[in-house]
Amino acid sequence: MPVKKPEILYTKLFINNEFVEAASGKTFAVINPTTEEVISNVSEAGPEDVDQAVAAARSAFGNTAPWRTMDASQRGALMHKLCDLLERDMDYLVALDTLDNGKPLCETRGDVTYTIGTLRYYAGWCDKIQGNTIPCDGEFMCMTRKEPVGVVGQIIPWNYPVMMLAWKWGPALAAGCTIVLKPAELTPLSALYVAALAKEAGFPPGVVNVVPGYGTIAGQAVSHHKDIDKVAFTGSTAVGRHVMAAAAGSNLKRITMELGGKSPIVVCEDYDNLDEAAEVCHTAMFGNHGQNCCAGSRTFVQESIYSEFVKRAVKLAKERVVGDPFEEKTQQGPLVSKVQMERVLGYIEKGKSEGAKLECGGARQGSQGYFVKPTVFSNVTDDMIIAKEEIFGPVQVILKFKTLEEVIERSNNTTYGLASGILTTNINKALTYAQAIRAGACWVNCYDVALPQTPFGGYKQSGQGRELGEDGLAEYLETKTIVIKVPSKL
Ligand code: TXE
Repeated sequence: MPVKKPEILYTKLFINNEFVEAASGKTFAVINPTTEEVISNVSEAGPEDVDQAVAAARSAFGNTAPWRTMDASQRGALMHKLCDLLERDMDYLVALDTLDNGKPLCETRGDVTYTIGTLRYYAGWCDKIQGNTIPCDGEFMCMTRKEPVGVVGQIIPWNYPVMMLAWKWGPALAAGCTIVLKPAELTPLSALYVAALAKEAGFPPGVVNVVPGYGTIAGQAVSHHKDIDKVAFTGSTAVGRHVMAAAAGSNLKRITMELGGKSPIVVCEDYDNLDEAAEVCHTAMFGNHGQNCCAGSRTFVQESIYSEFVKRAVKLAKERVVGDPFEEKTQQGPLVSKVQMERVLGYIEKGKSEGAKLECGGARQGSQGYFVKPTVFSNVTDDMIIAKEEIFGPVQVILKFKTLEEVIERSNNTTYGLASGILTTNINKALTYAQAIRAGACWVNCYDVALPQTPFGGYKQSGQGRELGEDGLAEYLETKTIVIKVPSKL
C-alpha cells in the first residue's frame, strides 16, 4: 500500500555511518513540487563537510580497513542485504521519491524496482572480477589484477533520485570503492534514507557517505577534491564541462559522465501498427514527464504516415492523466521545480514563435504545483530551437522525413549522442540505422530499454564512459600488471 505522507526521518549529512549537522550549521529547504510547500530542511554540505566525508571514505579504503580485507563474496552479501532492506521498505521509498520529485507512483515503483535490480546485478559481480595471466615475451610470468579505483565522488541529478544512486553505487561497491555521493539539492531525501539502510545492512563506516548540498558548493568541492580518485557525474552538459575541467585542474581524477541528449526516434511507413508506434513514441517522450536524459525528444515520422501519426500522438497526449502524483491513475505529476517548469514553458513559447504547429497543451496546468500540460508540436523543422535543444519536459516534437538515408543524416546532426530508436518491420532498415547512428544506444521496435545488464552512455557531448553492465563496472576498476621473473620459459 502506498504511504501517502512519508515521515521524513533523515535530514542531516551522512558521514562515517553517522548523521551529522553541516559544519556551517546551514540547511536548505526541500520543496514539494505538487504543493510548493517545504517538505523539510536538510543540512547543507560545504567544502569542510566534503573534506570530512572524503577523509572517512579514504580511511575506509585503507589497506587494513574491513572493507578492503573482507572477502569479495561478503561485499556481495552486504549488497544483497541492502537490497533486502530496500524491498522491505519499498512502499516508503516509493512515497518518498514521489513526494520529493513529483513523479507519480507508477514511475517511482519502477524506479525502486530498478534500483534493487541494479544493486543485485552488481552484487553478483563482486567475486567474479578477475584479471588475466598473459603470455608475455621473455622469461616472465605476467598477471593482471582488477583493483578498485579508490575513493569515488558521485554527483547525481533529480530526475531519478534513488535509481541514479543505484547506477552509481552498484558498480562502485562491487568494485570495492568507497563513496562520497552528492545528491541533487532538489531531491536529497531518498539518498539519505538509503544511507541509513546501508548502515543497517552492515556496511563499515566510511564506505558510503552522502553530502546533500548545492552543485556550485558541495558539487564543486567534490569535483575539485584532490583526494578523490574518480568522479562520476550525471547532469547537464554545461555542468559536465565544469566537472571535467575540475578533474583536469585538480588531480586528473578519472571521470565518467552521463549528460544531456536530443535523441531521435524514427517511425518508418512499413511499421505495421501505427497505434502501437504512436504509443511507443508517446512513452518515449512523456515517460518521467520528459525529464529523462534519453527521452525520444525528436520524433521523426515518414511522410506517408505523418498526418495519421500526429492525430494519434495528439490523442494520447490529451488522454494523459496529469495530477496528484499520489493518485494511482496519475501518469504525470508536476515538474521537479519552478525553474524547470519555467524553462520548459520558455521552450514551448520558442516553439510557438518559431512557427511550429501547437497541436495540444502548450501551457501550465493550474496555478499550484509545477504542472505543464502534455504538449505536442507538429510541422517542426530541424533548425528550430525545440528540435535542437534538450527541453527536459513533456513536449513532443514531431518532424517529417522522406528516406532512410535522409533521416540517418538528420538524426546524427546534433552535438548529442545518447540514444536513438527505430520502428520498422524491415530488418535491413533497422540494422542500417542501428549501425549508422552515432549514439550510445539504438532501440529497435521498442524504446528506453536500459537494463542493469546493458551498457548505457553517450557518444559526443552526451557523455564519457558507460554505466550499467560489465562496461559500467570497468569504469570503477584499475588494471594492475604484475610481472614475475621465472627461471626459464615453459
Ligand atoms: O542540472 P545540473 P539542472 C539537463 C536537463 C535540464 C538541465 C538543467 O536539460 O533541463 O540539465 O538541470 C550538480 N559542479 N539534465 O540544472 O545543474 C547539481 O547539484 C558540480 C540532464 O538540475 O547539471 C546536481 O546534483 N556539480 C540530466 C547535478 O549536478 C554541480 C539530469 C545535476 O544538476 C555543479 C539533470 C557544479 N558546478 C539535468 N552544478 C541527465 N543527463 O539525466 C550543478 N551540479
